[in-house]
Amino acid sequence: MSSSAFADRPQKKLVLFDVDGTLTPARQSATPEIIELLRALRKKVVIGVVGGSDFVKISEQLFVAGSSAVEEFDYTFAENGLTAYKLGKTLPSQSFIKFLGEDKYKVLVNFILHYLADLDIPIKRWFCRGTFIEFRNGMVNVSPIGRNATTAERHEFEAYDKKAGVRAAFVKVLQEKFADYGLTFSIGGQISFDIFPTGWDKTYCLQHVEDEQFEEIHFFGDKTHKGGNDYEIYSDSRTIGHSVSSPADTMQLLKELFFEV
Ligand code: M1P
Repeated sequence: MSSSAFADRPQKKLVLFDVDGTLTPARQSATPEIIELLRALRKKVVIGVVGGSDFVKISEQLFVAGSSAVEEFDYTFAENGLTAYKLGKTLPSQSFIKFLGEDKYKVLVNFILHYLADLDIPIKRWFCRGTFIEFRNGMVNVSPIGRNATTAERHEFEAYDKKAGVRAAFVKVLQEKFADYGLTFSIGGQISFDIFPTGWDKTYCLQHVEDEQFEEIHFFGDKTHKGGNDYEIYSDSRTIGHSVSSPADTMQLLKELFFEV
């Protein structure tokens, strides 16, 4: 490997993890058990996390026993790698607004706000939580019920959305209406979807690890189906993709692949 930073790892491999549904339950914290397993794994290989969420949220979820995400992982990639850390140091970044420009952004946001106002969802209190559009460095996150929803409301909406397809229909309209904007609309979590420039999906983070020339790059994620926000990196030729159903499933698979069980 070219970097002496990882010379202590016996295997020249990188193992990357999605956060929600892979290392933690959606928007919740990682357990001490999975952190312990990751610490053991880190003695063998290089490890990283790549989430769609912003850095603050990922840090909250992976803050265990006084130790932060940037300390526990060799690479921390928030917003698909638009905010990136390698061994605690920041890597170069780009911005959504620079890509799109204020004028196009205004048209997009106005359309979204009108669409949200006209949405007919049965439980109206779902609409009272606020933060329907969250502007981030490398993407915009849109939630039909608002990002301030409680955990119970998250579960209620997710179950409803599986049947009603609120987000899928919303995304379809946006794809048609803004076909010339060069944007991707991706459903990654329970209550929202992300909008980012095409190509700025989770494969974006792979450019930050190219210099290390890893022999293998593994990726673990739960939204690996087409349309899910793990799909592109899971199916990328540069990675070995692992589809998991929960943090417990991730732990089991890690033990099988990297530890003698
Ligand atoms: O990491 C997956 C997704 O997690 C959140 O989604 P939701 O709030 O809908 O569960 C968001 O941070 C989203 O951006 C992210 O892709």
